[in-house]
Amino acid sequence: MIKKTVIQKVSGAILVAATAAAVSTSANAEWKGWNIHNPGYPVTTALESFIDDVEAKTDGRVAGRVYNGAVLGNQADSIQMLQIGAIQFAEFNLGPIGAIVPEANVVSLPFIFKSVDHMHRVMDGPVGDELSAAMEKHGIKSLAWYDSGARSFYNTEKPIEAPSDLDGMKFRVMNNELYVGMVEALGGNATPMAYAEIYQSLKTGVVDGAENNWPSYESSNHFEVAGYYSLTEHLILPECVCVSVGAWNQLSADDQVIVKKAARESAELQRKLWAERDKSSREKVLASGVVFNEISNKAPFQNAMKVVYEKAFQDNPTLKPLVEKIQSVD
Ligand code: GTR
Repeated sequence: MIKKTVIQKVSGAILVAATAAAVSTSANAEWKGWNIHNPGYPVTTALESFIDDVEAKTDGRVAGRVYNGAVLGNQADSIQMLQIGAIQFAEFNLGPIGAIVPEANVVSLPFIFKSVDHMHRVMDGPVGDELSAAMEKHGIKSLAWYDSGARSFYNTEKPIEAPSDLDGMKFRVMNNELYVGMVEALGGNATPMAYAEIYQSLKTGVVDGAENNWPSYESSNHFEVAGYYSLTEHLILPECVCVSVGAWNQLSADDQVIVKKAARESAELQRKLWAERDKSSREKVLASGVVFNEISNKAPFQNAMKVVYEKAFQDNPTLKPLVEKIQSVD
């Protein structure tokens, strides 16, 4: 990019050339990026490094800015904004994408992954590619998978040890019908709600609990108002760095390679930062006095999910073969 200060100093002839160059840079892309998290969160740091890297390696042909803290809208809005090209990139949890890309719902089936490492092996292999292809048909190009650990229930009242402990309690879930079914199958009530509304809803008793990983439980300050965290680890959800198919198609083949590589490298950084933050967030909330319990027997939670799987297969037959593929990955 040609800086104004430089233009002011150059002579007339050079100014003409400089102006021509400046005009040609007006074809450069200015990408707007959506992010739900705050500065310093592993996703945020990695996503900012992604766009900085893209700008540097494309010599400014693609530049951009990450808008943190969901200031551009909630997660459901942002998926639509990406689809229509109102924003050009975003970092999403794959959970809410299932409402738009049916195949993506496979990762939202509770207990589908054996561990976070298993999720990475699956997502970095053919199943991940299949999900990317499905997303692309809906205008969302996934470039790399980020980590978001395992989600567990937390609430304002008591430790959860068995599904019967959810009886009569209301839990916030992300925007996806599958999660409503999941909580109901455990005997609780579910309310889909935007992330930004949870803190106040917990505080005022609109909901009794929610579910999330350690870093989000900590960074959102939900631990201050919902002090019981029970390690159900019922969902292990991948997240993605995505670009709109429209913006992607405007890139030259060389720039596509650069952008994809930058996304992959940012994912390596994010996974490293995630592992550190997972530990430090857990330490921080436990030191603050959060009551934490492990689940001695997860089988009743897992068995209760049979109806969730059955309904999902009925609603969407493409899920069954995907489940089988995931289960065949060691
Ligand atoms: C976080 C995730 C966000 C968002 C949030 C939520 O763990 O990183 O993308 O999905 O959970 O519960 O809404």
